[in-house]
Amino acid sequence: VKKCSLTGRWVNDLGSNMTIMTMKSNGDFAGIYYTAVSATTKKIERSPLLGSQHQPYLLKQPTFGFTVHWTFSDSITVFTGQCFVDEDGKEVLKTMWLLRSHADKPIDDWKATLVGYNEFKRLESPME
Ligand code: B9F
Repeated sequence: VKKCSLTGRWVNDLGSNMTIMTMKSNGDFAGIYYTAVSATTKKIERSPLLGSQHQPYLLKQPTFGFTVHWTFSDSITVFTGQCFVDEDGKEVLKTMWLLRSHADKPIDDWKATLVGYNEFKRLESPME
């Protein structure tokens, strides 16, 4: 059976890209996130991500989580989700995320967290 590992390049429904380069045998991983959207005037930059997935060599459809540390703003996004293998053998990451913005004072805390859903598909190179 085909097993899903997060290693490689992915694109989501917003057009954002991420590349997961390093996967340890314990499931720890690291990569780079390039968001297609930002809702600010600041220039978007590639940002590092750090995460963890369950048993990359054993599970067909592992759960995972990762944090993106935005280098162009003082905010953080955490994603959690699961990798599924669909009928055609294509991998899809179904995730939810929380985006935490910087609040200047405690009274502004209530509006500092956004929530959403993203699906990622593997970016396949035409050669393969
Ligand atoms: O635009 C975000 C940001 C945070 C504070 C000022 C700007 C950083 C990039 C977030 C990208 C999100 C989406 N991209 C993606 O692939 S992470 C979840 C989505 N999935 C805008 C103004 C205040 C908060 C957000 Fe900000």
